[in-house]
Amino acid sequence: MTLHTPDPAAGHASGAPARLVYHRPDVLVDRSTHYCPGCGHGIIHRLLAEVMTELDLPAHTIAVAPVGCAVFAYDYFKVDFVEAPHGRAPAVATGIRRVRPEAFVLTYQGDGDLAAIGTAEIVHAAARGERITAIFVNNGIYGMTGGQMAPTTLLGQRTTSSPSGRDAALMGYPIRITEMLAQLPGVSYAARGTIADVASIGKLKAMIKRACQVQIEGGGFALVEALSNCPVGWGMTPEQSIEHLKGPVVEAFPVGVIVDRGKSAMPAADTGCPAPAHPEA
Ligand SMILES: Cc1ncc(C[n+]2csc(CCOP(=O)(O)OP(=O)(O)O)c2C)c(N)n1
Ligand code: SF4
Ligand SMILES: [Mg+2]
Repeated sequence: MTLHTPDPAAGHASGAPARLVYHRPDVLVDRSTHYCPGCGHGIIHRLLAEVMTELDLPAHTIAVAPVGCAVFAYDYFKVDFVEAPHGRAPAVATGIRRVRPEAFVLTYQGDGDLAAIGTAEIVHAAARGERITAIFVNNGIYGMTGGQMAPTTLLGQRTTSSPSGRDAALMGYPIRITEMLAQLPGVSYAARGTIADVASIGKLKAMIKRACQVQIEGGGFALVEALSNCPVGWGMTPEQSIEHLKGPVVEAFPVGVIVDRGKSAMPAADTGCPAPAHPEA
């Protein structure tokens, strides 16, 4: 369906000038996504696209796509993308950083990808203070493969692999991996936001922007966790999933900036990579 974009110069039937309040950032491809109705990935894609545009990043960016529902992210952004094996995005991003010191390097990962199979890669990339920005979409479940339990699944949450609800005695406790990573001195920035409501979406965008600016300024590793929903995997309507996100999910994973060390974090100078030659640097 083609949506009519109002022409700001055309005026309004009432006589008042029309004001453009919404348009697709140029860095997003004009196409429908494969995401389920109500899925949060699309909102997070949009925020990232807005930030990339505002910071003039698209031409400098090499992004790394995950395995998970966001595996086709490379179809939606007009930036260079590399596809990584499941969980290996930080390792692939490290390689890109070493050979392309001038690039803006970004990973986009789900919770199964980053906090389960990719735990080693994210921990060591953060410990090295790799100058990369990681967007971590935590929807508390393996969305792509049919809704299995993830390390971030809430206690009591029913999934296809915890049909009676997650039991700490059998399955352990949810991992707040962003707080864990924030302890490492190479981490310049770590924050958690959510798409649960409009105000939170604005704050999440500010976090994503800061995590990108930190890299531009020559800081170390930057991570933003975005608490998101998976209506299909959670067995909820989109509306129910947003209420669930606002309630038990945010209670288990508090939102806010966890650390902002900026450039004072351990630099990635040991890698021999100078700061990028962006105009903002
Ligand atoms: C080595 C390997 N093991 C397992 C899989 C199967 N697999 C694909 S996506 C996925 C989980 C994805 O979950 P998450 O990262 O949370 O992304 P979401 O789909 O929830 O956005 C798994 C286990 C795989 N593709 N490769
Ligand atoms: S399965 Fe869940 S995370 Fe994946 S596209 Fe559907 S709603 Fe989104
Ligand atoms: Mg997930």
